[in-house]
Amino acid sequence: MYFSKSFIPILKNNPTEAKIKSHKLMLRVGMIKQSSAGIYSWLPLGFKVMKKIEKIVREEQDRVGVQEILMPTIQSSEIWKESGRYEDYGEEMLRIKDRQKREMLYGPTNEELITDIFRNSIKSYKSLPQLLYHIQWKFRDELRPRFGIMRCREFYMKDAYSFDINDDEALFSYNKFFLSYLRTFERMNLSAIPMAADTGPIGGNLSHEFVILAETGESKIYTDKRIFEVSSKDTVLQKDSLNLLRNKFKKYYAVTDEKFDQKEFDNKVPQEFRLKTKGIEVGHIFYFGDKYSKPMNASVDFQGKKEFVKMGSYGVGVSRLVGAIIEAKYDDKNEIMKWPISVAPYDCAIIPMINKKDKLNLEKANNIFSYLKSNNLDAIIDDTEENLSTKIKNFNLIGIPYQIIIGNKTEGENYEFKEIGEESKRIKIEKIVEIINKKK
Ligand code: 5CA
Repeated sequence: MYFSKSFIPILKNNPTEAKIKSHKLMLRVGMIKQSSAGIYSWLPLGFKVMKKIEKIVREEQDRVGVQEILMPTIQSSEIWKESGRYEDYGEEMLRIKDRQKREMLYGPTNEELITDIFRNSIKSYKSLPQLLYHIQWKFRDELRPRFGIMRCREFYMKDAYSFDINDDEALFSYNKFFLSYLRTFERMNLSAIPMAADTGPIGGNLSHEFVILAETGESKIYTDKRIFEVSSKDTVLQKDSLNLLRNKFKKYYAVTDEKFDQKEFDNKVPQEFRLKTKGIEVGHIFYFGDKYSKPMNASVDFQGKKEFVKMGSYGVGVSRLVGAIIEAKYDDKNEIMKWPISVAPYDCAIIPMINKKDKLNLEKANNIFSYLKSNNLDAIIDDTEENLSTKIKNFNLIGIPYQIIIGNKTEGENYEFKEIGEESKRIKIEKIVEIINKKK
């Protein structure tokens, strides 16, 4: 891809309407464009990052045995009346009437719809557990949409649902998601802590928010710093192993605002490990038993008896993660972003110095591009005639983690290669490919 032909509308200055760094950067480098309050279009750079995040989320759901489906965005009000949430959800729900005057809504979440799908198809406990997910747009008419795509009205979410025969099996399902979330965020180079949380309008009494630390986050968090050391490395998909993982986390105090108790915090956490800060909720998992299955009559036959299935739901804010990663990785002061390679819009930026008379550097850039491509690396060439330092400044903002700079000094077979935030070095193209691929 040539930068001159790409749709990356970079602004010269920071947009004044943005208050936090992710919103600022996303508007500045043209990742998103607001279409109305809390509703955004995703431009190529932003969309590429979101798609890579989605891919990781999908792979990690598949890996723990969750099956992918796709439910619609528009739902009928009938099922919400059955669960009793149609009234409860209040003004956050966008309500629509179709031409037959039927009450419809734009789904803010899908507990009812999935329960309806389940009850019509699964009749025996022998088909359990059922773990299902989809990745779909949601709409919540937030009172105060803010911070760009971090708290918006239309957003992209992975939501999963589990169906089990009893509490013990349901906890096993819950723990599978717990593990898959740790793995998901780790692959994005994020340190997300699972925190005991409130359940809000989803319901139930067991819930964890996965929170990444950021000063601009909306959730207040209270934790024991030692929780950062807990690793899921040797955990396997078995009950014992997953229980062990949960117990390792349980040892350390980690709660959000609603669950905070000063006395408990002081008692349980030695002073030197106490951490009070803010964070961004990137995932939220819930166990709520028969909250939906009972009123909606979703049951299976178990030894001649009718049992209401035990359910949980599990969300990841796929679009929010784009902003959350920026909050975690962007150096606002020096205007330097570095995307983790797993979600970077491109693997490498090729930045040749070009002037009207001399196109030799562009030719070199083209050759490098082809070589990277043949090694499965996705690059972008800045083929504009801007001066080199302006180009580099732009790419420092865009945050593609590696740069190959072709200036006047480029000699022979060695190229100036730079990982953002590190010293540049002169090395051969084969070595560059090796370095990038090792990180991928
Ligand atoms: N049904 C459950 C689990 S699937 C549910 O809806 N959970 S949730 O309300 O916690 O949302 C899941 C995730 O979506 C949150 O952790 C958050 O990362 C993201 N999210 C929620 N509201 C918004 C919003 N207004 N803007 C952007 N992302 C959001």
